[in-house]
Amino acid sequence: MAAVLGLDPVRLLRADSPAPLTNGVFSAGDRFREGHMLSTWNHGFASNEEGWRQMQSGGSALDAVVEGTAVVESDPTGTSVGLGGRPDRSGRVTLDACVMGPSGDAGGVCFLEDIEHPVKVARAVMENTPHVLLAGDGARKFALSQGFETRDLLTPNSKAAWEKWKESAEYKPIINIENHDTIGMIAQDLEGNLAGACTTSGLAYKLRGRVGDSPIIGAGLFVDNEVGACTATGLGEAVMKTLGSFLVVELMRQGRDPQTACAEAVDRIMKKMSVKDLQVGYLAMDTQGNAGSSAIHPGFNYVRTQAGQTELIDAPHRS
Ligand code: SD4
Repeated sequence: MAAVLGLDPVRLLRADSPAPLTNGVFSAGDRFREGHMLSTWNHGFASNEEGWRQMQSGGSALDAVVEGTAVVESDPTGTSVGLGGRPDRSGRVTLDACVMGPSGDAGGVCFLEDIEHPVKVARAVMENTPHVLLAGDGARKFALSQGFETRDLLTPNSKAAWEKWKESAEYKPIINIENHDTIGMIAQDLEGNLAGACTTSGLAYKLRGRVGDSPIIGAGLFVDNEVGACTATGLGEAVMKTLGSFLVVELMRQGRDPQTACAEAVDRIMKKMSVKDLQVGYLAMDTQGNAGSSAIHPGFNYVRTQAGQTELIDAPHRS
């Protein structure tokens, strides 16, 4: 798969190579220093490929996740992120995104319209404002002030699907929609630093004004450079009610491996609510680059790039 993606294994930095370390997390005995990436769903191939390119040209984990997820935002065939994302029930595409970096800094936007790259606006909120989250028209105005341009994100396909939906106007979120959904991406760079990004157009045909978990730090994404990182996909309401990504990272802090931590966070949801029609998947990484994932139902998968190999992995499920 590495060859398919144009990844070059010989450029990998192994544990015995002299990569500079800045956060003191790694020691000589650590397994890898070549960078690790995890992305939700199969559109993660494109994100990880771009993320890898970023890291190999000196970019940080934050560069990798922002530029990696931005590729999916621009893909008009994806129906749940950025351009081509399904609109709310009034026919308008509204976007949620956030980023979190190794210093614990974070930024996000929600209910943002007309901007192709909410994840980049989220980064600008983090880097250029004293705030964490900007919403709606304020977020849009901020984006314009930062040089972002407007674009109509409702593609002809999305518009046609919405027109068809209006015939029944039945609101029923579909789990595992088309196997490519919100993109959440977490990465560790060559210096051992962690970062994450999460970006989505949210649930198709949601109520106007609805905001999901994806822009909420601790819900759709959480990063602690001394512990690990986690991102979530699925029904945001369930993730928000359990502050899922924060929970996973805190469980890792208490000593759980990423896999066990994700499973426990899924179990927390299953204990508290009926999950028959509800999917949530968590994807996590610790400071050693170990990956873990768990979902309520079968169908959630993720893309892992590690040691120059990129593969699609079916997440274990708990139902
Ligand atoms: C939301 N969590 O807006 C997002 C949607 C999603 O897989 O991730 N779907 O609730």
